[in-house]
Amino acid sequence: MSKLDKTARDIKTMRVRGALNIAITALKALDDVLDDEARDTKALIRKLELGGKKLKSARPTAVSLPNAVNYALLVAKENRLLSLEEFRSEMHSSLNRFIIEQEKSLEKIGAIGANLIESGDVILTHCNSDTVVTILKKAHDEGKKIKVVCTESRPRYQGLITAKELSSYGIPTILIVDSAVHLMMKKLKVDKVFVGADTVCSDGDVINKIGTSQVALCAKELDIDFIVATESIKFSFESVMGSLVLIEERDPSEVISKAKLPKVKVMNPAFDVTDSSYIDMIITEHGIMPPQAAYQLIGEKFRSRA
Ligand code: RUB
Repeated sequence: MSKLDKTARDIKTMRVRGALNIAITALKALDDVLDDEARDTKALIRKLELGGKKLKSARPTAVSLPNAVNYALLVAKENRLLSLEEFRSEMHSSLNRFIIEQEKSLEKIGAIGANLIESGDVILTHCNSDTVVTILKKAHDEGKKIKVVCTESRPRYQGLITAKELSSYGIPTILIVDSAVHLMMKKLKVDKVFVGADTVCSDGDVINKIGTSQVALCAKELDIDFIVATESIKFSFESVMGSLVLIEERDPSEVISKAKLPKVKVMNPAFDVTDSSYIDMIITEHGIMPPQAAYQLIGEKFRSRA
């Protein structure tokens, strides 16, 4: 199995997961393809295109994956007239620059998000977002005394990853089952909710781990700020063109084994859509914006593709 096939498999099986991590890992896999044997530049671009197609089909919901792959293919197209060696070197630097930019975006969001946190805040988060974890760690580093409530995030329990990471960083952490969100928001006096994103649509709707929209409903009802933290690589240009985001349906065995409920149809959607009206703000590397500004950001970011 080639390195790229292995990466595609790891994304599919969620060994590699989280929208930003998926995008960066996919770019690294394409970067490896550049060192494959090839007759000429055209042949190498063909390999990148085939590899990109495989990577894109590994998981359907997080737009960061196709955005990252499309970026690599766009740069490849722009450099198609270079000799094979020049092409390789130009592509290596462009891809590495892009990866570094993503890592810097994460850091910037960490700083912006931490500014929104006050000492004494009780913060609730759902699933496991590196972006949210970066914000919470930064707030803690700044000496703010925070407490974080993590949901389990059934069925894959990514909330446990968040809880483990934050608690071992020294942040007081509480784990709750997903269905305890409303009660515990009141009981623990949650001040703010921070979640990540897999895709942000042009109308400001946010797609994130299944259960996010329920958390948003509870936050709205209790007048708690609901904040999305996301790199701009997760904004969907396709949504401007009317494409709907495909919500990944994963294997029912992740929920329960077939043997336990043989006559029951089990469904396992992995993501849901939080309506923009439930979102108080979105933090990107460009700063804080209302969800309604998503269209504008997409316009600025993807001008060349319109
Ligand atoms: C992960 C998930 C995360 C976003 C953002 O889902 O929904 O909230 O991907 O994460 P899964 P990040 O575990 O199914 O990949 O901020 O790390 O990009």
